[in-house]
Order: sequence, then structure tokens, then C-alpha cells
Amino acid sequence: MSTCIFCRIVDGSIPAKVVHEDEHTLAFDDVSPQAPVHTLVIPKRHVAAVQDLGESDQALLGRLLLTCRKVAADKGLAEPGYRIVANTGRDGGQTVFHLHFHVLGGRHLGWPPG
Ligand code: DGP
Repeated sequence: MSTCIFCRIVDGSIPAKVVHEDEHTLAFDDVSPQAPVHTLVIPKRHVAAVQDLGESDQALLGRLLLTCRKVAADKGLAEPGYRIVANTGRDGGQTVFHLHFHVLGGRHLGWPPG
């Protein structure tokens, strides 16, 4: 059994509110939402972080961003707007080391981030 919490969501051994699934990506609502919409988009394949991606991952990256776009549209965020965030590494605030994009929206999001 995988020790990675998001791999366990992919294999179904940890429940999650899944909002999109395709061959390569999974999207599920964040357990600790920071905005009215807070969904995580991940590759099904374990990749720890953005820095672990390579040239051969171009198609996967495109697929992940298109999944973010679809989640945002499905959640009604296309017109008001939203934010896509990939916290990366220690200073980036990454706490789960399985690549994920946060899709946040449903309220005005401040800038710059903390
Ligand atoms: P980050 O700090 O960028 O690594 O974000 C990790 C996010 O993952 C954080 O917003 C909380 C969320 N999270 C952690 N564990 C779980 C879980 O078991 N289920 C769900 N749905 N979200 C989780």
C-alpha cells in the first residue's frame, strides 16, 4: 500500500469528493478549503512536485491545466475568475509531496499571497 496520501485517494483507499476523473488526472475537493471553491487537481501517476517534472511530461502538464480549467468552469468560476496555485517545496509551502494544483475561487483572492 502506498504511503502517499494522494496516491491512496487515486487508488480509492482514502475517500475524497471527486469532481473529475480521466485517464491521467483526478480532481477532488480540498479537505481544508481556503475559499468557497477549493479543489485539488493531481496526476494519477506519482510525481512529487513541479521540480520533478521533465520534458517528457509536457502532455501531462497540459492535461492537468485543462482539468483545472474544466473544474473552474464546472464550479461556475469561468466568468468571475479564479486562481491556480502549485505550492512547491519548503519555501513554497508544499505539505503533500504529490504534485497538485489548487483551484481556488468563489471570493476575491488577495495579492500578494502571504
Ligand atoms: P499544499 O500545502 O500545497 O501541499 O496543499 C496540500 C493540500 O492538501 C492542503 O490544502 C490540504 C489538502 N489535503 C491534505 N490531506 C488531504 C486529504 O486527505 N484529503 C483531501 N481532500 N485534501 C487533503
